[in-house]
Formats: sequence, structure tokens, C-alpha cells
Amino acid sequence: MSGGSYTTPILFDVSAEVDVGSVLPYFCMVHPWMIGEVIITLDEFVAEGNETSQEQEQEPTQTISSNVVENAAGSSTPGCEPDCFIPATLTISSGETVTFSNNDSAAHTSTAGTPADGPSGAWDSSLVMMGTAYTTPILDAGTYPYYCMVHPWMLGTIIVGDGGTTTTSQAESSQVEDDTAARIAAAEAAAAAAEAEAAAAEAEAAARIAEAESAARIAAAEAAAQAAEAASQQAISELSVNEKIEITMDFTNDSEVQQSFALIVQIKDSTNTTISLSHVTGMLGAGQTLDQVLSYTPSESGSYTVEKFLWNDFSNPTALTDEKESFTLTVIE
Ligand SMILES: [Cu+2]
Repeated sequence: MSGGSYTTPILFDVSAEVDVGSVLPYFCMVHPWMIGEVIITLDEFVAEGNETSQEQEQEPTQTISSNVVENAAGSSTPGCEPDCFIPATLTISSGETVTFSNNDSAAHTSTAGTPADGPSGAWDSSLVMMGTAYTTPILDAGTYPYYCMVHPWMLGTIIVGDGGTTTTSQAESSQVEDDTAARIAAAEAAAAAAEAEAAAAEAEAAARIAEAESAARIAAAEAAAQAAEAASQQAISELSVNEKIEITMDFTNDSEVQQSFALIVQIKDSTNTTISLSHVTGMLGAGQTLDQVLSYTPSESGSYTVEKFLWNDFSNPTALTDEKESFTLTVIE
């Protein structure tokens, strides 16, 4: 039944004429694909005589069952080092097995090899679920580092026999542990860096949003300023007789050569008659900006149109600016 066990009778019996080296196949009658072999070896039999041989035979079976390694409780998170497997180092006799018993609350593997170099192939439990166990094949003499593939900080060593035939030297093994610690540290550092990067990205995104918002505000402010300027032009469009109005013109010579210019301000009355035409002419050097103000003082009330032109030359009305600017001026008593 589940959880139970069965022990065979003593298998070697001289009287049955079974020789050392004999192979005894067996199988499960319920599940015939479950097959196995028992090999009779000289190690387990000293042929002194019928009686002694029978007495000595049971010992090895009991030795094997004591090689148990447990997964430390909570070893699925770092911090159990160096005792994530208990015991972390186990010495067994040549030809024995080790049973890994998982009484932790997480699934683990016991995989011969190292996290740095991967599985050595000596054994691999694959996932051992909670409350279950895995037993290695019979192990030859040697030193076997092993680890949990899920939790690479879980490291252990099985030493078989005197450990003379090492699969990995002790120095290498501790080197591997150092490597693993370094890898875990690197992984943790990488995680921290990723987190910092994410935070930075978030901050940058916030900064961009703030930038976009401030750009939008600047645009809005500029629009407001333009509106205010327009409004101020509207405002100055209403003034009193004998009150001076200043009409400004800005122009930058973007060309690489000196540029002649003629700034003309033309004011017409409501009958579209020009009542004032003033101008400023001059030369503007490459890159220079003209910031010219022309003033006008109305002597009569009425509605006027003010037009500004910037020409190449007063006698040659080639417009230096694409648009002529104009506004309506209302003069009150
Ligand atoms: Cu594990």
C-alpha cells in the first residue's frame, strides 16, 4: 500500500546455486512497465560458508536508507546559505545512494553540477514536490557538488567514499560557490538597477509631461501675449486728438549682405485718403535688426487706417516683409 515498504527474503543462497554477478529481473504485476534488476555482487557476499554469508547480507540495505538530505525550510528564498540542504555536505560510502527529502513548502530540485556550469549528469531529480522524495542512482566514488535549479543559492556537496576521484575539486567547488554568490549578487544588483531605471524612466516621463505642459503653457502664454498685443493695438486704436501714437516696426536682416530698407507708415482717413505718409530709410547690416518707431499725432477726430510697409527702397516698393501690417485708429475729441 502507499507509504508502505516490502523487503525481499535474502536473495543469495549458495544452495540455490546463484552465482555472484547473477542478474535477477523483477517487475510490478499491476503495472508491467515497471521493471528492475537486482545484481548480486561480491561486495555483499563473503563466501566463508553458508551460515556466515546469510548473516552478513542484510547490512548494506540498512546503510543506504540513512543517506538522507532535506531541503531547509524556507530555502525557496535566499538566506538559507550555506545550509539550504541539510546537511550541506554529506559523506557516503561508495556504491550507495542519497535520498533527497523535500519537507519544505516549495518544490526543489537536487541536480548534480553547479549553477555556473550546469548539470553534470550524475543525477537530476527534476522537480521534487512538497512532501515527496527523490533517490539518486548508486554513486561512484568522488565529490559531487549539486544545487537546486530553481533556487541557485541552494548548494550542497555529496562526497562518496574518500572523495578521491573528484568530479569537481574542492577548490573549484568553493570557487563555484563564490561564482554563484557573485551571480546572485549580480542578479540582485541588476534587479535593483532595473528598478532604478524604471524609476528614472518614470521620472523622465513625468519630466516630459511637465515639459509638454509647460510648452503648452508657453504656447498659451504666447497666444495670450499676441492677443494682448493685438488688444493693445486695438487699445491704441482709440486715442484723443493731439495725443501721439507710436507705430513700431521690427525687422531683422537675415541675409548675409547689407540691406537697404524703407519703412513707410501710411495713415488714411475714412474716405481712404492718405493724410500722412512718413518713412525712414537706411542700410541694415547682415544679421542686424531694425527696431524703428514712427510717431503720429492726429489733429482731427475720426476713423483712420494705419498701414506699415517695409520696402527694399522707397523708390522701389519691393516688400521686405510678406505682409503689410495695418490697423484701424479711432481718434476721439
Ligand atoms: Cu530549490
